[in-house]
Amino acid sequence: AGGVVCLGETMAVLVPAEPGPVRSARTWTRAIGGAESNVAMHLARLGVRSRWVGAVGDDALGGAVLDFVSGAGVDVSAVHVDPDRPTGLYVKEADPTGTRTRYYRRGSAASAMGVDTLDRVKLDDVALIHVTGITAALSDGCLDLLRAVLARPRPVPVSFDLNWRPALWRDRDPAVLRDLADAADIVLVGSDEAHAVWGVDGVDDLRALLPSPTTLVIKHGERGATVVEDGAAVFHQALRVDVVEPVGAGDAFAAGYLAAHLSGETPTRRLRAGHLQAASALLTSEDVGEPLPADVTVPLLDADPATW
Ligand code: KDG
Repeated sequence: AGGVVCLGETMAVLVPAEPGPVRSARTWTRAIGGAESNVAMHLARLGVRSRWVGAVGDDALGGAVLDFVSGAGVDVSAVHVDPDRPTGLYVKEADPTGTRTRYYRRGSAASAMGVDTLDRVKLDDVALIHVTGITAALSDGCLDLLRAVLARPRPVPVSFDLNWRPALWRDRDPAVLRDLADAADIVLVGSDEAHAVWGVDGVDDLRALLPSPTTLVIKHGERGATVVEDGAAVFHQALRVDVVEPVGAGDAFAAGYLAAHLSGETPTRRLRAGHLQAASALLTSEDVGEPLPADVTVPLLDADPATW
């Protein structure tokens, strides 16, 4: 079966090694984060061939990004190493009210991507291209790139995760996100995101706003998720887990869902696969954590949801 190309920015992440405010932190953990490469890493873990396309600086943090993503089994051969711009960075601050992130990515190597980045995307043996709304906010060139990926006719279907990041949209108009989403084949969106960006609530109103995609996957946080396809809506509840840190769970969900989609699974089993993969990410403070043991995942995939 064909593989998946995941296209977007990946950054170095700094997290204080000890609990407490960033301002006084002196010891840091350096991790790697990027929604699209997270999806690629989860896909690789699920046995799906994946390639991440993006750009990093010709610097040590860019090297760390390449090592980490390729170490997870993802093909990074098409990543551009930009001699003139730095690798993007963000800082995570854990806080009782949630995780706060601060980006240092303006002018990054990835923000200089544009339509020419598509020249790096070789499509033989590719079954799906996965992109997110984050890329639309990075620069005019990145927005053009996303529009080019989603232009029709196109050789390969495209999945689009809205990935609403308000901090990236302070001086840009998020109205572009609707047309981008509506141009995709598969759209993944949180109901909280749909409310924040479009002011819509409920599966029917979201479908009315995005009539074109074959499939809408609407995530209702810890409750579960719904697939809307062929005029029908199928809900499946999420796995109950003691959440350590939520960042990255959406990417894990997307990968689980998309892997099952590529295997031709039913909506119910696609949602289950998404929830299972999300659970593995919810149990770690890193974006991509340890996999759930294989002997756990298969019985859960077949279990009665009441026992989740
Ligand atoms: O989905 C997790 C991402 O938010 C994180 O890895 C960083 O890609 C990122 C972003 O732009 O927020």
